Amino acid sequence: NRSLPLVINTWEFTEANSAAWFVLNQQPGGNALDALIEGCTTCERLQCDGTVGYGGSPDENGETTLDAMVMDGSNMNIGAVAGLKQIKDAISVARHVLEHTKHTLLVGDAASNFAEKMGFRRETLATNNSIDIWKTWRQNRCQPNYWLNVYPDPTKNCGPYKPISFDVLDNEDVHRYEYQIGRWNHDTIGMIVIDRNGQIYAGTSTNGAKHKIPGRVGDSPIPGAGAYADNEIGAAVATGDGDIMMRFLPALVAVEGLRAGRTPAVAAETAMQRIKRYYPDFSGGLVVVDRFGNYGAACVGMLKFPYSIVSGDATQKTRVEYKY
Ligand code: SD4
Repeated sequence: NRSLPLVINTWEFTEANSAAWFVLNQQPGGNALDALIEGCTTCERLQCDGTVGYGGSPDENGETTLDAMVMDGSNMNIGAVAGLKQIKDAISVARHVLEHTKHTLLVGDAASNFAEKMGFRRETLATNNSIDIWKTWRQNRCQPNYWLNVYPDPTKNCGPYKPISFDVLDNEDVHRYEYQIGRWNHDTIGMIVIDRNGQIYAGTSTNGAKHKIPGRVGDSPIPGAGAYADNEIGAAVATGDGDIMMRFLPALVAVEGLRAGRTPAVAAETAMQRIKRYYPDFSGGLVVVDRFGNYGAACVGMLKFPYSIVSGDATQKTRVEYKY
């Protein structure tokens, strides 16, 4: 099969793909799990788009916390962490949950304690940049924006903001609006690695949503929501508004779509349209791959959704999915 091996990820995180590809194909003994971890770790270190790794998406208290998951498509084993504090290597901690426990998901301080016992170093995840983002938000969160028709409710800690219909806005306005309310931060890395033998791993790593209520967990560490993998069928990874997406398990729905005979593109589109029926204003993207390495994607509520692939002959490609 000339489409395998394959590494694919949400967005234009090509360095992450290259790192995973190198481990998979050039490192002696490198396997699909090592590759996925190296790929996502690369983004955590590069702080990809400010939404992966330390120093991004401060919560209401100014703290950055991390969500990550890894799933083994051969046995449906999963390791995940949510609300991980003071440990930079979220995807590696998720791997330790996968390999060293019988559990699926560890959360918060207790996840950090587990990580420390496993030898990870505790350190602050705050940076000057994350502190600035937080301070700016604190100063501006109660200001109405008349132009965009956004009115914070002062009785609710100046949120939630009164929603406006995206239908009346053009794409540029949607961007401005999302920046305004701090919602434009959909750049979670979701990665799928398939080796030559058809072994599939899917994973995610993110610092979640900006200005979240402390304790908020997104879709990324939730099996079937942020990622899903099944060696017999394929895999899917999601990015976007996790509070909405996790209600629909889009990664699982897409994999089940493949099982029912849909192409990756149609499986992705069907899973996203189901969410859109209930939440026309939500934004998100989904990347879907079948076990042969055929891939497709869908996005809703965003200008465009680029995603990156390296496969077969080792060429890097970026495809762009446009909003319907
Ligand atoms: C979340 N899905 O926590 C993530 C957000 C995202 O960069 O994609 N962020 O909701």
